Amino acid sequence: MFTKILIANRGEIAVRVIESARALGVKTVAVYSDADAGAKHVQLADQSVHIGGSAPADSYLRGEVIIRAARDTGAQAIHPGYGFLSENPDFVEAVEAAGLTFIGPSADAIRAMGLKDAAKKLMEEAGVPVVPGYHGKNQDPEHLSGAADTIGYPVLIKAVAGGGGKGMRKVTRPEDFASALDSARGEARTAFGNDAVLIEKYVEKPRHIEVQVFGDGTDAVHLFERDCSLQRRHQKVIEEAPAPGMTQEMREAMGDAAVRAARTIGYKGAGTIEFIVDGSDGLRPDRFWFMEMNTRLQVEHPVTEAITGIDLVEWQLRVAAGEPLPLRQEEITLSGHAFESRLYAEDVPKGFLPATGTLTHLEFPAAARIDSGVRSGDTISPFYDPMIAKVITYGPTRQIALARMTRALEGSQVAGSVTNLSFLAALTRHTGFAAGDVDTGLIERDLETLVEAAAPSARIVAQAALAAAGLMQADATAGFTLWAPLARSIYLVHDGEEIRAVIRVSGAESAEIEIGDETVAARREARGWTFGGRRAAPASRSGSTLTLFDGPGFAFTILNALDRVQEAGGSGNLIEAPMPGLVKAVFVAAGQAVNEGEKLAVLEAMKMEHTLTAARDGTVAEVLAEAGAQVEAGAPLVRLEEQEG
Ligand code: MV4
Repeated sequence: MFTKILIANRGEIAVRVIESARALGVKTVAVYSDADAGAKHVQLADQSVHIGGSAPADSYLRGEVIIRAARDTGAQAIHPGYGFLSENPDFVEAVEAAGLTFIGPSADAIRAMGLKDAAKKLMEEAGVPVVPGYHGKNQDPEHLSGAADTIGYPVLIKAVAGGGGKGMRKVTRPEDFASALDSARGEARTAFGNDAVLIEKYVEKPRHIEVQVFGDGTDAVHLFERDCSLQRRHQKVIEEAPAPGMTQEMREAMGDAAVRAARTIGYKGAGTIEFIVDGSDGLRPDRFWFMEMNTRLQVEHPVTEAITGIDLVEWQLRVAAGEPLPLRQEEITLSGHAFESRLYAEDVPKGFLPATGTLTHLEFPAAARIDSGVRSGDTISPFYDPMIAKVITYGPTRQIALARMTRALEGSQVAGSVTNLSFLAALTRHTGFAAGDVDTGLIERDLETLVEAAAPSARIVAQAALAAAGLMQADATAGFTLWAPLARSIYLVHDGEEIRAVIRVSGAESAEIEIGDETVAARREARGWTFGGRRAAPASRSGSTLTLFDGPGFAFTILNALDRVQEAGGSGNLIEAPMPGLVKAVFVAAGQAVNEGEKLAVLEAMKMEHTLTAARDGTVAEVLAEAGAQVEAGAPLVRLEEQEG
């Protein structure tokens, strides 16, 4: 075994590799960019080397710099993780030329699977089922269109260099073929600098089922399948193992095919054979076809680890160090069911827009496996994939593992960024998904209901208001923290909407909170605060942002009452007391003309003086309070005349 390895990656996968290496007594060297100077993977490694700027091209993609770091620190091998340099055959060759071991397949194996047409041909020769179609060299449009006729419509045009759906076109009618070919080619040329395509029979209601393989360069085994059909725009969302509805017969057929594929290229290390499966009529052993091979450890490998009890990173290190495969095929067993959800900083209602932010609070339930590269206080930066964590649950049955996933997601607390938590939780409750009725179109079909953002309940708004008023510690353990006035208004913003809550203190340890036409009773009891009889939700406060965790997190911005009045005054005619207090002075009288910004009154509240100003030019219609008056929040002080026009 190696004594020291370098991990040429960041985030959760770097952390993951460090953990297994440590368990094997192998020392680790982390590399990091400017943005990652204080990152979790750097903290966990035994040593670390700065390799450049924050952009991947300036750091994690600099093969030469990374190889030099490995040599300088005395590492004997490099683990590439996934992404970045993990499937770059030139990097593999450079690592080996430097006298180091690449923890992964040979450059030749990566190249053999790099282009779709060559890979398909190789697999066909090895007896692995491939999608019926044309994957030859002749790129003449007439020839390709003839091939499409032979295959039978609908067909799919795919770029041979493609990935992630780029350069892919479904064609339903022969008369549309020529223009679809043109546009697929144009896209492929721009994206990959290679406009060659292949033509395939279009598989209806496709499922994405992949088989985990492991090789030692001569022999290979499989570790069963994963179902990754729950995708959105070619991004995997929730993965599971095994595949729902899988039969023993089909599992054996797919496992055999995957092992044949790996053996054909003398595969070494962890790899995945992706199959497309026609799920329109259940799973049948003659309805799966090779699509591509991923020559790396994949993001979703933990679900395979959960059902086999095998540490795949440990296997990677052992095989790379020259050991044979740790287990024979018949010694590898499958038990139970596992799910993985990818928790992202992204704005789901805004079309899954990647988000950034500092995670002021990050906490997960202990019952789930959490693979994460960030901690509380870390920042999701714009430079890298905005994944916060992978949440992995396991159970003896699919139903139990899924119920555990729902609970794990509902118990996950993230403050400081929007996340896809509520979308993920909604997916775990989707009846089709719960029934195991998965295909790649599921999310898109039910997108509208899945992305619907839940509104905070009155109970949650009431808690936010009481916390915002400072009448309750955010941790819900203390009582009223100051002598509370009888009633006051609190203004919160949730999801761009302003919410007004009126708090009426009704006793030393009780209050009623009015939100619109709903009233919620708050009480301090021995076990802490309750709202509407239910225990207060966990909360996290950072500056003016208050996040309450009630299923998904609800973030509220607490408005400074004065800011609000000055902003809100623009439209309204009424100038109200933003908080309870003493009117110290009124500077205007009825009939008086005022200019925008002119002082109208001074209110003393919470030992501070607050000046209320006119938000627009106008004429004073009425003065409703006089100096010396004690007023409640929301009390009208000055009214301006209706604006004309
Ligand atoms: C297909 C297909 C239907 N028929 N091939 C999408 C990404 C690329 N790797 C292959 N893809 C597909 N190939 C045939 N012959 C449908 C898809 C496809 C898909 C596949 C797996 C997971 C999600 C998908 C979403 C849309 C289309």
